[in-house]
Amino acid sequence: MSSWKMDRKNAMTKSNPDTTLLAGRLARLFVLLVGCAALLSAHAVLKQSSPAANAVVSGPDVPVHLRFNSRVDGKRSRLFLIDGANAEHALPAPAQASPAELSSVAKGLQPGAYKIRWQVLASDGHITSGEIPFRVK
Ligand SMILES: [Cu+2]
Repeated sequence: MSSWKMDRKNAMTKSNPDTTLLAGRLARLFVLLVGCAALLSAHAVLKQSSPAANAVVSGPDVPVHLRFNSRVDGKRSRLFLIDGANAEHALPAPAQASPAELSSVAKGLQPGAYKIRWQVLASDGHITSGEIPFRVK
């Protein structure tokens, strides 16, 4: 009888540190989430592109121009052309007319469907990426 009481008491005292640990974990998770949300505001978000999404443009050479909401590191940013067979071709290293812009050119495009794939490093140290589908007429 007394041993049952002891076990029960032990179980109850044990549950308190578990609860404290869980609360600590939740607190740390909350701090992480808030931190991420703060950082998200500095992520590079594409604001404007040429070609625009789903645009039909003339070939064979297609200038590519991207403008972001924040400065991006041109040296650590990459632009690719995805062709109709889903093959990826690196575009020439992007130039920067301003810290939030990237420019390059896709040359020798035949009529068809393509995508520009961009991957950029923002000033907060985070990488974002995306794709812009377009057609060459
Ligand atoms: Cu970020």
